[in-house]
Amino acid sequence: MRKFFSPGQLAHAPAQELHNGGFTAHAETPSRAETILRAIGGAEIPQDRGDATIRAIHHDDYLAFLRDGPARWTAAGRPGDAMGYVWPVVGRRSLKLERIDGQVGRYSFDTSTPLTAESWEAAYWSAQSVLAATEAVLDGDRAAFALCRPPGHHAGADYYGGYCYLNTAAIAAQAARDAGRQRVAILDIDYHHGNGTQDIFWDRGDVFYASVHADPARDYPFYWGHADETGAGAGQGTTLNLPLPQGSGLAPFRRAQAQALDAIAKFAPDLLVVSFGADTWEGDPIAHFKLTTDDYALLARDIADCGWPSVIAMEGGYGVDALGANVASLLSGF
Ligand code: OKP
Ligand code: ZN
Repeated sequence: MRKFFSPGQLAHAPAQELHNGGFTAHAETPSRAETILRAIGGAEIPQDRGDATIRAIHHDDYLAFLRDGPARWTAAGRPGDAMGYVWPVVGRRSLKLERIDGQVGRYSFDTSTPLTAESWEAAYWSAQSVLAATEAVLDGDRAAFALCRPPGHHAGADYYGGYCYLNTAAIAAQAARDAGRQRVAILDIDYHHGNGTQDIFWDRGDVFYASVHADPARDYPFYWGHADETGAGAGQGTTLNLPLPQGSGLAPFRRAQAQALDAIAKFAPDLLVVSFGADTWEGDPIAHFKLTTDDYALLARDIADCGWPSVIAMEGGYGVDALGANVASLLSGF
């Protein structure tokens, strides 16, 4: 299987995140990518395929903010990395705001995700990795892997959060649509709900989004991923959320994934994007499912048996000691 990763994805390394009332070390570290690369025997460096697909998913003003925000933050005399402290919960996100301090809240939704001077480059190359993997699959490969880091599934069309800045799974799906594939499905099996992906395709009937994740009644991102969220307009019925309780192991996870695959089969996609998070592993430091390293190969075989050409995009997974083995196990199942 071809695998893609760019060294440009490494420099992004926020020092800390604010969580549970205190600052902790940022969990989404460059070492995650390094340990995965070692376990999978390296990866090809993607070519630069430009920003057309990125701009088809994300708003231009948002992309400009990702690029220029850190320098404006520093110019305003703020120490450290940009992080919001006021959010537009009243829904007035389109107000003309002049100060970086207001804009940072308008373009983000949590305190887990500092915007650093290196974030744009890393997110851009993470998107290039998924574009390269998508092209391999569009050209006939059965499956390809993009080591996306930073991850993508929490990023919306005009917001970042959850360690995510550009939505790589959405960019892959859009690239397949633009290449003439009529129907694309995204299967999200990260521990956390992919709120950004859901939002991006909420009212689109051409991209099906199905997610197995921790019940947002108890887990991040809280405000999305509940079972009654099913899409709207042309996208009514093309969103499927399957929340599971904390502590879930292979049996309930596999049943939920089978339910997602059944729904995707009815949709009859031309191509599948798998948002893969290894934070469902039993030892993950920030998550609470109970999958083992071997379980990933089994779950991957269930997906591969469906026969859809598949782009696998890396999302979360923070137990760095087992992360490489968990990713290798998943890829072996394809
Ligand atoms: C990103 B992905 C945990 C606090 C929660 C955000 C979690 C983002 C997960 N210390 N911070 O879906 O793996
Ligand atoms: Zn996650």
